[in-house]
Amino acid sequence: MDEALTDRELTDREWAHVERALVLARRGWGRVHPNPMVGCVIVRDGRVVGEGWHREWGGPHAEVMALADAGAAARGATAFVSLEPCRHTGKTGACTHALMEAGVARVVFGAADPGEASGGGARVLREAGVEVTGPVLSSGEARRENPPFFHTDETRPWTALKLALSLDGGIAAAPGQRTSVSGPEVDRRVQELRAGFDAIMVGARTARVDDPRLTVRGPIPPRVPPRRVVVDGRGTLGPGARLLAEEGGAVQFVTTAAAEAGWKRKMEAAGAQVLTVEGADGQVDLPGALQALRSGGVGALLCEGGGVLGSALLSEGLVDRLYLAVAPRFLGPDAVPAFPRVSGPGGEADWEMAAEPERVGADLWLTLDREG
Ligand code: AOF
Ligand code: ZN
Repeated sequence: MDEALTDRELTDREWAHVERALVLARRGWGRVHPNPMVGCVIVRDGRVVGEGWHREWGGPHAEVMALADAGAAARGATAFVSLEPCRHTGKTGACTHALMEAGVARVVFGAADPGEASGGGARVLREAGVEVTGPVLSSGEARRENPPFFHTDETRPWTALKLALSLDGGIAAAPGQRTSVSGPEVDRRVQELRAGFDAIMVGARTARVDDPRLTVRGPIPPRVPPRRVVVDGRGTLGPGARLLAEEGGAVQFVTTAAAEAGWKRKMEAAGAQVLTVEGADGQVDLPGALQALRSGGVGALLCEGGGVLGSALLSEGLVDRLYLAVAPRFLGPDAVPAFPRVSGPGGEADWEMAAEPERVGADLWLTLDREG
């Protein structure tokens, strides 16, 4: 779907402004979801006169922030916005209206807004005599910037899998052994990452071995603390787990009929919610689990392992994005593999870089999206 192609004829300088708007947009991570991250740059006679981004869910939109920054210089200027300006009066006024009021002459926008009420701003602006160029991003590029916003599959959340692995593909030195594979800079990065998700999920084995808190303790205070989900089909985790003791997002166990009623009662008494889904042999049916999370309001899910749960999700084609921290060391032949037994239709998928590979401390940070 490349309806954007004809609008790609922007000059390099114009593209740079679009890219700057995308960079500004990303500052909304953790604070605006499930609404999209949006950035805006206002340019007059080739000079940037205003910048803004959507900072807080329910707060002013990017255009309004940038217009306030530009003041009178917005008259006759071009606004570069990463998303089509909204035409609806939602929690705030319509951006189309704000742009016209300010006398903006031209609008270049990145992605079309699919919203029923909010979308269609481009037409409104054109009809009012504003020159409009866009969407200049392909649908793939638009999705990459705001995946949960463009995720339309109601059967599951937009799902990311994060793993830290060694050069030989290990996630722990040996079974049952907690191993810090990546460095502290990656830990910080993961804290930032968590802030933008509705739920953080791990398998029971990882919960037992690593005993993680799954809270957000980084620089971005999440608007809503992500709930903490443990996939524990047989009901094995003890009530002494740290995530039960630690203040944070709601704790949920996803289990099956194989778990004992006494265990469920114990976990509920410890403050957790227990979600019983279909399963065979004490193995949670993952599409069913994800469906239950989605119905429960999880739009964006981050799975942080372990290898068995991650591989099962991958095999079933349930992972949209991979975040991989590759550490420059070997863990050796006893290591727990990051990707045991990835097979089936999901295993045949191709992955593409969704961001530049990045050096984070001593490690390499990769962001990959499943193709198609
Ligand atoms: C824009 N600029 O910066 C953003 C837009 O609930 P509201 O009133 O804040 O509206 C949210 C919807 O508005 C959101 O779902 C999306 O369609 C659009 N977001 N639009 O023109 C912005 N954040
Ligand atoms: Zn708006």
